Amino acid sequence: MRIQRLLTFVPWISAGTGDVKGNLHLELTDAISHREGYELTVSEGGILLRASTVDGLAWGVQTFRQLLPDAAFRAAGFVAVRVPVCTIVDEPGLGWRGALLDVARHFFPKRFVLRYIDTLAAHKFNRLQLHLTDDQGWRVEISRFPRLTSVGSSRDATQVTHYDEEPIFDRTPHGGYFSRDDIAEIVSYAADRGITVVPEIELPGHTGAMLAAYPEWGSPVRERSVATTWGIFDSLVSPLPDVEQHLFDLLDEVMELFPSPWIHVGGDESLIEEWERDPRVVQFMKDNDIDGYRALFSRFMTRLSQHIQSRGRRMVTWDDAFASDPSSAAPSVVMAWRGTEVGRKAADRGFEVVLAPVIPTYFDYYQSQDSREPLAIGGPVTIQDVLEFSPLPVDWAEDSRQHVLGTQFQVWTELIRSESYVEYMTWPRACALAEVAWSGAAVEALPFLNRLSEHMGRLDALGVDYRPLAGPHPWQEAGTGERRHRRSKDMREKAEFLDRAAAEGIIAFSPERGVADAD
Ligand code: TNX
Repeated sequence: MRIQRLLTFVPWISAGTGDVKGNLHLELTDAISHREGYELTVSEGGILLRASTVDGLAWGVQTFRQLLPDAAFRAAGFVAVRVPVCTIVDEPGLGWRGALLDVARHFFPKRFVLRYIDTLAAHKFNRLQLHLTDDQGWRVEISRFPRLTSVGSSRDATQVTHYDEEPIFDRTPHGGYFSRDDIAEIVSYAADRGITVVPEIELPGHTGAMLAAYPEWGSPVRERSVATTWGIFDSLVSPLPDVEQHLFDLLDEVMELFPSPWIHVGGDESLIEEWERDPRVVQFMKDNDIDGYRALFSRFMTRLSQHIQSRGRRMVTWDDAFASDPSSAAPSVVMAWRGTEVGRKAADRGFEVVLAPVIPTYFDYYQSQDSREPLAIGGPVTIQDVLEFSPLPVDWAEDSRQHVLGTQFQVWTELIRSESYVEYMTWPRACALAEVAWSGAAVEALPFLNRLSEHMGRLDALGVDYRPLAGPHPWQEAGTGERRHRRSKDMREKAEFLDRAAAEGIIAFSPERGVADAD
């Protein structure tokens, strides 16, 4: 079934012109050793694609598509084509080639997610992390806890300014969520294309929408509504056993919905010192000999990890949870967002690591210094930065390099309010990251740019609203409305600060360390 669906990407090829016998033979064979590798042979007698798994075949089909005219990327087929005679033997350098789409800050419906998956698959990305929950929205139906969506999935207004600026609001309500059926459809659509959908449920911070629905899960308990502004909030779930049981039940339903071997539970930017303002938590720490909120944080994450592991899955967290207690035994995959140094530290300690440093994988940052760029969080992160990125740093010990699962780009959507803007921010930077991730190394700019100019024909055929290399099309420009360009501080300094802070074990933004803000 899955194999048959793969062929929907390849338009019917007629043997009519006599150049090529049009059959594409797919063969599953153990002779290809890498589970995502493939071998594609185009000869006068026909086309043979071999791989040891359906995923391998999927990547081979995507490569084959790239040998065809751009029309192979259009929804309507064509008849006769010539395909160059060639043999391609290929396998990925990295096993985690990820994309994160933040559907919490702004919701993007299923229809768009499916389209995004198609485009990711065409670039051989194999993980889509859906950032499903945050202070500003809860986006997945959980039947055991209906208020998460009945209350948590909409907000009455949205800040349309940068988090550093005076908030100006659009008072149009915003919301939406994926039903259980939507999730089933997204997950299987992605799987057919070689992509695992990794759910992210933020804990214990970034939980404002969850706590608007169930205030009694908070610590300390307080009434709150779904956030309408951006930044870091004091929303924190309680680590006490009664709430923990709800979280386990919730994660069980998430694991029912998502077959992914990896379950992401956030762990970032949590103002965990809030726990010490909750008398019940203070008593609990006393009774259980827990020495301070960092120890409590480790305990909380370890118990989540054990629960997830007891269901045969692996926990993934942002690096904050690791940095807070590098000696923690919580088995997890560490997603290093604050820099590669914290990634190295985690790898040295034997954690599996996904490198997702702000520079160059935060695609919510400006793409250039050009004042025509629509408002973004900061930056820039240029395509050149992405090409120079080496996700298996050469100066790391071999053993640490072995612990790198791969890399991932992030599209956070505080300021990204439309589907076309998501595409603009994603492509072509993601084309560059796709090559970095597939090859496992930095990519030489000139040959890449040559390939890219041809590849843009394919993106045109797909109808993707990518950013042209020379700058935005007039209709993509910032203009004078709410997306008007504002100069941002150069984020390089901030990025270096974050990396240092993370490597030193600071949970950034912790007032305790006098680091109230990373700016
Ligand atoms: C940091 S990355 C965040 C996100 C924001 C992003 C904006 C991470 C783990 N936390 O919540 O959306 O910066 O660039």
